[in-house]
Amino acid sequence: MTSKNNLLVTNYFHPETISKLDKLYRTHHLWEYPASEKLNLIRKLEGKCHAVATASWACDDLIYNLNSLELISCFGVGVDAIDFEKTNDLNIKVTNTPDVLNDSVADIALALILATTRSIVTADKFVRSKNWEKGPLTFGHSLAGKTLGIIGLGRIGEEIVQRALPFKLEIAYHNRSPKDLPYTYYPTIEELAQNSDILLCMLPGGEKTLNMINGAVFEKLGPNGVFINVGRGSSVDEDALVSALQTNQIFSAGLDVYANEPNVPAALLGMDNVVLLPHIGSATVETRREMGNVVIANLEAYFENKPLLTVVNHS
Ligand code: NAP
Ligand code: 8YV
Repeated sequence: MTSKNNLLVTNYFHPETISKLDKLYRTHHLWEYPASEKLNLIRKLEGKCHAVATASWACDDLIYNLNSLELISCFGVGVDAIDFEKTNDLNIKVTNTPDVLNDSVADIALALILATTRSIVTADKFVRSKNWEKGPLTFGHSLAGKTLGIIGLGRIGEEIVQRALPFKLEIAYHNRSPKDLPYTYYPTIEELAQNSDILLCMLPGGEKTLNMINGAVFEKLGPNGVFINVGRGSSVDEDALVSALQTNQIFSAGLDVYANEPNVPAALLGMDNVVLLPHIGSATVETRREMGNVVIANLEAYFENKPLLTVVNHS
C-alpha cells in the first residue's frame, strides 16, 4: 500500500472540503497547533511535505518557512492573502478557484442592487414594526434605463452584466484596459462614477487597488447614486464611504465585503441607507462544494505530475 502524501492545511476554510482532504492526504491542521508549536510542525514536515491548502483570503505566512513547498492550492478566487513576492522567489505555484463561483457571486450583486434601490431591508422592517399602518414607505428608485457602472469587469463582472441586462440597465465599466465588449469604457473610476447611477466594485484586493474608491469617487457618484461592493473591502476608503452616507452625498450602499472582516465600521450599523451582508457572495452549498472540488483537483494534478488546472498568473 502506498503511503499518503503530506498536506499542510492552514485554516478551517470549508469543513466539507477539509474532511475530504483528511481522507485523501496525511493532513496537518496548522490552525489547531498553539502559536509556539506551528514552526516546529513546519520544520518536522521539511522535505516531506510539498503542498499547502488554504483559504485564498486568509493564509499563514509561516508556510513560507517550508523550503520543500511547491504548491499552494487556494480555496477562493481572490488571492490577496498570498505573498506573491515570496512565491515567485521560492518558485511556489499558486492555484485558486475561478469561474465556479461566478453565478453565486453575481446573484448576490444583483440582490444588493435590488435591496438598495428598492429599500428591501427597510421595507421588511417597516411591515414588521407596523409602521405601514401609519402611511406608505418612502419611494425607491427604478432600474430600467439607469446605468450600472462596474469597476473590475472580469469573470464575475460579466455574469453580473448578464443579470443586469434583463433589468434594462445600461452597462459601463472601468478596467485598466478596455475589453472587446459593447459597453461604455471609462479610463478612470471618477469618470465612471460621474456617468453611473449604480457603481459596483468587483475589484481584486491587495496593494494595487487599496482605497481606490475614495471621497472624490463618491462626490462624482452624487446624491442619487448607489454604491455596491462585492469585490474586496480594502479597495474602498471606508471612512469616506461612511461620510458619504451620513451626509447624503450618495443615496445608499450595499456591501458584502469590508476592509477588516468580520469588523464592520460601527457607524454603518445604525444606518438605514446601507445594506450589510457578511461576505456571502459564494456562500451556497453547491458553490462552496465546487470550489472545494477545484482545490482537490489541483492537488491531485500536482501529486500525479499533471498540469495544474487553475494557476494564478499574478499581474
Ligand atoms: P477577474 O476575472 O480577474 O476580474 C477582475 C477585473 O478587475 C479584471 O477585469 C481586471 O481588468 C480588473 N482590475 C484588476 N486590477 C485592476 C486595477 N488596479 N484597476 C482597475 N481594474 C482592475 O476576477 P473575478 O473572478 O471576476 O473576481 C474579482 C474579485 O472578486 C476577486 O479578486 C475577489 O476579490 C472578489 N470576490 C468576492 C467574492 C465575494 O464573496 N464577495 C467572491 C469571489 C470573488 P484589467 O486587468 O484589465 O484591469
Ligand atoms: C471566499 C471570495 O472564498 O473567492 C473569493 O475571493 O471572496 C469568497 O468566495 C469566501 O468568502 C470563503 O469564505
